[in-house]
Amino acid sequence: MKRHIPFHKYHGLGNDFIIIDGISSRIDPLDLVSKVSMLCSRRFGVGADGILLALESNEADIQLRIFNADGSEPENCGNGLRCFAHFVYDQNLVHKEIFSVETKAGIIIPALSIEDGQVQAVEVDMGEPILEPAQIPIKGFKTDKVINEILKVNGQEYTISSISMGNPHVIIFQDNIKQLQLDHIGPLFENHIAFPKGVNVEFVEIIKENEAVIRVWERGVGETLACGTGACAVLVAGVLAGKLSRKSTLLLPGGPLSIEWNKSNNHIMMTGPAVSVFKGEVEI
Ligand code: ZDP
Repeated sequence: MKRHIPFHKYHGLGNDFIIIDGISSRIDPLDLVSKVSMLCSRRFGVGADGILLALESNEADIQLRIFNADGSEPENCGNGLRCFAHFVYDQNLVHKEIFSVETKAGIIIPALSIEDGQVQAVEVDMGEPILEPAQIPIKGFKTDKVINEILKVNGQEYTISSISMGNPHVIIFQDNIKQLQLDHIGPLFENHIAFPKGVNVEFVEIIKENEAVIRVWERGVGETLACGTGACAVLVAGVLAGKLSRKSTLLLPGGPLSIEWNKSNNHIMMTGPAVSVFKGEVEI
């Protein structure tokens, strides 16, 4: 039977999400999966880079299930987490300003900064980066981490680094990223045999020691205006490659994210905006 399900639309630096309260709407994630690409379609649906579903959790204050626009389920989602945290506060689903969220990448802790009852920014403890090739996963490298290694893509050699923030990323430092034909090169990396679970691709141009510009090709989505986990992965790769300092501003097409890799506990902190755009109802 079809039902009307309320949804909310949020974005973090133009990386946009449909958010559904699966607790009160009692939606079965299985019913949602088959609708994800239609809902995310910018011409045939609501339009979004992904869908975030709030569910009850036994281990944390709330659970987040994430869907890419193609219906695949990534482990983690940085911009999505900021939007989700803002939504959870707006909807009063959790009555705290710092709370725990269960994701496929473990428990993540967002902290809201609130002024006059409005969420101004969200800082998220994204946990520790994963460097072991087998856990990212990336194949074909015998080193203990993949930093400045060579990968052949479509007959061309690239110097790559690879990091997981729960989800897999490959980072390529190079100049003139504006000129890149990302819709051509992005899928060649995303579907490369070295990445058994696919990969999110970040091309990075260093501006100075604490600033870089990024273009992102997201697994299961395409080019997006921003990627939170991608910015975290870029910072880690940049620090390990000696190109960025532990606290840097990463400029995505949708705007800046501030990322810090804490030396004492190895955690990555990500701070940036999350904005509510509109709400509506869909028939599912
Ligand atoms: O890992 C993946 O398949 C990504 N497409 C997930 C989404 C990541 C996101 N853009 C982010 O900000 O980390 C939401």
